[in-house]
Amino acid sequence: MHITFCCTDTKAEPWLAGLRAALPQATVTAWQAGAPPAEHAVVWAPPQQFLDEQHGLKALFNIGAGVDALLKLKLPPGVKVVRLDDAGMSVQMAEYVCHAVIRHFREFDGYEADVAEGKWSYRKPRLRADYPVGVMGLGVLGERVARALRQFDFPVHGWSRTPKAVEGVVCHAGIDRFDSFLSSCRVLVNLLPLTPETHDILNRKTLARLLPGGYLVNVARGAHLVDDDLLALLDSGHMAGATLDVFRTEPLPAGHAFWKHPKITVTPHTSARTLRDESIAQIAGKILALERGDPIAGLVDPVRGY
Ligand code: OXD
Repeated sequence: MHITFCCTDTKAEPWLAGLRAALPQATVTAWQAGAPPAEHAVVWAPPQQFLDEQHGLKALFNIGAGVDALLKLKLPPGVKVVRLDDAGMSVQMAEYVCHAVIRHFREFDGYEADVAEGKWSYRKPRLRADYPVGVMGLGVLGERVARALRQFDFPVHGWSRTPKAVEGVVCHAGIDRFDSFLSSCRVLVNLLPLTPETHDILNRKTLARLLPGGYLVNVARGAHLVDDDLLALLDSGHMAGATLDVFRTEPLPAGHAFWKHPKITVTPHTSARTLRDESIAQIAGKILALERGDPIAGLVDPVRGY
C-alpha cells in the first residue's frame, strides 16, 4: 500500500515518520512531481498537478477542518474525501470561542486598559440573559462550542442547514429560520463550512439583525465575512466588536483595517490547530478500515461541500 503526503506549508518529516510508525506495512512518501501514484493521500491545499497525477487514488485525507480549498480543485473520479473528525480540534475551538465571548461579556479589555493606567475601576455586571450567543454551524466543532457556552449559562442558539438537537441549545434550521435566529442573538459565532451558499453570509444585512451591541466571533473562513460591512456596523455603533481568526487573505495583509481597529481582536488562524499525533492515529485507523472494506466516519459530500 502506498500513501503519499502533499501538504502545503507543513513540515513533511514528522508526518512521514508518524504515518510510517502507525502503518509499518505501507510505503509512505512525500509527493514530488512525477512520483508514482498512491492509493491514499494525506493532503492540505495540494496543487492541481498532484491530483492530476493520482490515478487509482482511493481516498484523500484532509488534515484541516475545512475542505473548501480541496473541493475547488478537480478531484480524481470516485475518490473519497475524508476530513478529520475532531482529532483534538473541538476542545481547542471551545476554549477559543469561550475565551472570546467571556472576554467581551466580562469587559476584560476595559479592565486591562484601566489597570494599565493604574485605575481601580468598577463596572456594573452585565446580565447573561442579555447576551444570547448564536452558533452558526452545528457540526462536530459547532456542537462542542455550543455545549461549552451552555456550561457558562449563556442562552445559546444554534443554526444549521438541517435540523439538529443539542441539549440546552435552541436549535434553528434552514434558511427560513436564519433571520429569526440572528435577531435572537447578541453574540454570533461562525463555524459554518465555506460553500457557494455561505460565501459572504456575514454582511451588512445579516449582521444588522443582531441585537444592538452585537459581537462577532469568526473562526470559520474569511470569505464568509464582508469586511467593509463589519467595519461600517462597528463605526455606526450597531456592533460592539469582533474577534477574527480567519481572513479573506492570509496572512492578513499589512495595512488592513482589521489589524489596528480598536474594536477588533485579530488572531493568526490559530483557533483550533491540527494536532499531528491525534490526526495520524485517526487517519491510519481510517486507512485500515477502508482497506478492510469497513465504513468510516468523516466522509465529505463534494456536492454539499462539507
Ligand atoms: C482549517 C483548519 O480548516 O485550520 O481552517 O483546520
